[in-house]
Amino acid sequence: MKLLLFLLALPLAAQTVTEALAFLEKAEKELLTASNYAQRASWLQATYINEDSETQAALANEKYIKTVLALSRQATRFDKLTLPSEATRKMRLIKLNLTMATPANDAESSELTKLTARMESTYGSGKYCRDAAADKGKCLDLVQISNIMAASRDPKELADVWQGWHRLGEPMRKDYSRFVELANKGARELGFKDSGAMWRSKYDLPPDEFAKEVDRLWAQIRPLYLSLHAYARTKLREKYGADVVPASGPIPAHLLGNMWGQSWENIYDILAPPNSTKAYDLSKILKDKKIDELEMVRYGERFFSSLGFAPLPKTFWQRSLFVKPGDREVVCHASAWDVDNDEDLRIKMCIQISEEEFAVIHHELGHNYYQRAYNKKPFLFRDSANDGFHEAVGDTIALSITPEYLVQIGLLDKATDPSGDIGLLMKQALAKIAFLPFGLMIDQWRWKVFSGEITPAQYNQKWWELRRKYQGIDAPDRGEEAFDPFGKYHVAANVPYTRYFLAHILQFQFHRELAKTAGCKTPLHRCSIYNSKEAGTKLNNMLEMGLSKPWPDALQAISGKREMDATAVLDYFAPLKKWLDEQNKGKTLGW
Ligand code: X8Z
Ligand code: ZN
Repeated sequence: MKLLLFLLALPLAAQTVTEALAFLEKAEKELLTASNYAQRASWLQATYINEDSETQAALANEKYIKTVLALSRQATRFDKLTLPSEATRKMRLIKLNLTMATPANDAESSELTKLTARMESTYGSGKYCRDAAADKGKCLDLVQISNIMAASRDPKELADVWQGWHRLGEPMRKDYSRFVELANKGARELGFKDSGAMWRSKYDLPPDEFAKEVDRLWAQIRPLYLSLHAYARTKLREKYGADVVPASGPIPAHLLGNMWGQSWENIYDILAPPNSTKAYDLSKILKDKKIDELEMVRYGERFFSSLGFAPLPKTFWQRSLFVKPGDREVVCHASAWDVDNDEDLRIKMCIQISEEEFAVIHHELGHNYYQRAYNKKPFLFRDSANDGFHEAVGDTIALSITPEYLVQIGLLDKATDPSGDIGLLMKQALAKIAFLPFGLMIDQWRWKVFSGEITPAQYNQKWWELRRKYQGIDAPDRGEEAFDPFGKYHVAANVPYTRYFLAHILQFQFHRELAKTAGCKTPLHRCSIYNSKEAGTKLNNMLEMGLSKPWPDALQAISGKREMDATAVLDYFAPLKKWLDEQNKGKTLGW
């Protein structure tokens, strides 16, 4: 009897495995077609914001989501089969493919995709129109407001543009809560507890364990952040006075040189260590040398070329958006694209001539080189090992923008003296360490919004509780009508954010290992991997893996370790931590 069953089962099973493989082949073709279509529409929407492009983008996105959902349902037919490991992984990845699932109900599905397209356009065309009489009715867009946030040292003006921009959120709370409701419905129909649990399921770990992993990494970083925060508060208090900045409470959010207080590098002048100022100002060098937007991108490309990567395709230069056009609304928030999932690489940025944007260009190019490195993989593996990896690659390269590198490429005459390195490290910490609690709190907020723990009526109050808890920053007098989370691109455009928190740790792990490979003998912050083919090969080997293996395998390929680990961050900033702790003697830490 047993033998008979076995014999009967054999050809059947064989047939079914074949069926499963055929299903995957067909699925990947369908996904590729739907994805290419959605990307084209989305590019149009983001670079020509109007009713029509928004509608087309919503329709194309809906079509893509429906394709994934249909395939996810069909894939369950093969759940009980033992398949080759690659096929098993693909079956799982189909179900994990989406950032947003739509409900099966057609009306709700269309409502949801229209709603998200509308939210992104609203953000992209957002303005703050200052008092018409005083300012001749001039409206400021986010690029202009960001420049004021970076350069102004007038707390009244800073508070004014800060508040002005955040008015954008006021009418959006209802739309956002409806979006949450519908996206959760879609996620539940797909078998997840809610949209947040769906996001947390993408890390080759059970969702709750991933949340713990994030907490573990933050605990590693927190002492360093507290030191930086306390020092920044002291300096801002000296600058703006005791009635503006408290001695021991949270720092006012509008004084940090950035709309979200996510990067403090623009207030380096206020925080610069005495006697060890960073001896060059890259923003000024770029402007003095009349380096334009395109040339800034070429510097980025040349860096990757020096590692052994092929130049960017001609179409990259023809189709990218580098400069904010004057004749239409666009989504200026920087992004990198692979429109045909093959060779059609592009970036979309409203480039400003500044050191900060020079780093963002490298960030975006990192996405493009990653995309091209995995484009020979099957469609379902054409992504990064986890989303933090995608965000980390270009930043890793930007860590190699050292004084020595700037000398090599002719932007600096002479490398700065190591006696000023606390200044260099400070500048870097203001970008990277200041970012970490922000990178963490956005999704702490969203995970709770999706789970229902934070209700629409509490959106703003809980947002600020988390801002205080993690970042130690505060905004005065936020009224009931405020919906400040909407003032951040990734909330309005529904882009998960924990990826950036992870990336800010991973990039230091990558840098530490690539520095070793490149044979650097200097401290990490003085090491550039420029021109190191060995480092390039090591990086490329990891990039080429795409999403074909669990992320610990990819991490091992580049770093020899399987764990995310913030000690690389602590190593890099060790001299600064020591210095900060001396400055903070007798001062309160925390808030
Ligand atoms: O959104 C970005 C990139 C595009 S993926 C410019 N970043 C985050 C942000 O701006 O909020 C990079 C760092 C954090
Ligand atoms: Zn990015």
